[in-house]
Amino acid sequence: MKKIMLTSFTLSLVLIGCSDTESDRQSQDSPMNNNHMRGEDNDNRGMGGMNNRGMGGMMNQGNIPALESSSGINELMIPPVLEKQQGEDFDYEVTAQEGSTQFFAGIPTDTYGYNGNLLGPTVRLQEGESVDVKITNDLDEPTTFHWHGLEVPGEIDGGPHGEIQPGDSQIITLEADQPAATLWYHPHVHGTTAEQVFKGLSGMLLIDEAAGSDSELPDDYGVDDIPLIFQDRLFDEDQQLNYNRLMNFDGTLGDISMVNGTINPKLTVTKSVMRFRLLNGANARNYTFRLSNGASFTQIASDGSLLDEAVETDTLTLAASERAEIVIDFSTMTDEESLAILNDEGAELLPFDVVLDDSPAGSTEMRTVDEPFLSEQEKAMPVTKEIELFGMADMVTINGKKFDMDRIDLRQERGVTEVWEVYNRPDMMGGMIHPFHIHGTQFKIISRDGKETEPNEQGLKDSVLVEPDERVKLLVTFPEEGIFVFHCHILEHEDNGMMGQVEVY
Ligand SMILES: [Cu+2]
Repeated sequence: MKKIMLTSFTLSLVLIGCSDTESDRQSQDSPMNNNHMRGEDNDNRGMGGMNNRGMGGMMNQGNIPALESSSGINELMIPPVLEKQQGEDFDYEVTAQEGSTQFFAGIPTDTYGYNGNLLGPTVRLQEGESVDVKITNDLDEPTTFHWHGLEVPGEIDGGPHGEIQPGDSQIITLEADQPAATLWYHPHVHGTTAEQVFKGLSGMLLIDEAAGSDSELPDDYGVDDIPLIFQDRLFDEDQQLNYNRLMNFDGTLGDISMVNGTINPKLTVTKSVMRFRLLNGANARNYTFRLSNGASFTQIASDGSLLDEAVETDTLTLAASERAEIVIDFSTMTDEESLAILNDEGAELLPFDVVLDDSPAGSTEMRTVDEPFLSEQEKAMPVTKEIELFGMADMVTINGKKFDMDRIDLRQERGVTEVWEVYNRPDMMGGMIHPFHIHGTQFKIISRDGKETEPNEQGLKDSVLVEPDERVKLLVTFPEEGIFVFHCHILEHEDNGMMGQVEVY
């Protein structure tokens, strides 16, 4: 209940109406089942029917691994910005490859990365910019390159249809014809998305405001504008990310917290006003962030745009694949105080070392939006697409069906706005949170259980946290044609078929 009081006007929408007690909330907060299967072979992914681990986990919800606090011994890795190619017939090159990373002294862990050993460089586009990107698969297995949140045609969206075979390359054109935002990229090959992300394939994709914008928000990448990719990982006794042994049908959870691929990170803060781009890049874990001194911060952006108005808050929840941009004002926080970003359980995910210099800092001032977030007309539109999320473990479905690449589930005309209603149908055990993601669109949340959109969700979104028994109405427009998937972003649910397809014509 504590949380409900803390989040008086911001994030409470994800809690109110669903959480009666703290334990209730916790059971909804995280995937339920976490039998690690250490040392036991588990190669029955994707099989239908009941599995013991899923059921066992549902009965026994006490084994969600807590994250260990960061010891702060490693400076946070900032992903490098992807550099433009010179003298080539493409602007950027992104290669999925195998690598090796020393997470633990002297022990190499096999990992995957883009253009490197782990994670990928930050791709930066400007509003309105169009670039050619060469994508190459140097892995020994098929992969895809999905530009999460970017409104591109279905052909190059990198969904399950977009497989690139080992050794193959393709040049695609990405156009950033949408507002400035914090997006990301990751593989989306059907059946192995979770494993490929778990091993390290993810990167940030930023759309910057067009030149000439008068924003004073901090925007010096790596200095006062910091990407933060939050992930949890489970290692086996050989310190390997042995997915087949460690995976969990309800989302693979780990006890090791990683930010930008750094274990035990700390960030040295030199500017008094810092902008952080938070990405929940975990396979399944939900994060609720707060500051260790209880101070408030300012949320300025949702998944796909700046918010209509900045929101002061002291807690922020992101489900898997959601993003938010926040600004923290360090000027009132002295270096005597130990300061960190914590999760809900109090684990220190990212300690700060505050050493402010005297140089001028950015501002939290944002442009203000005059029009209401939704017009009366938009609020009154009838529901034309119904989505029902259901199930747990590998018994997950959307509208009673599992994914079939040869089946089109929905059709929608390009440029025509429709209202999707997403319902998370509980089961006998109560059900669990499903983060619902639609490719090829940035939508608006019209309401949650009939209640108006909270200020911190009054921006564009591509993923939405849906509580058990909650009904969320979305205003959805596809600017490009093609076949797009919509799915639960618990990656194991997605791999197990909690996904459908919409054809935009
Ligand atoms: Cu799910």
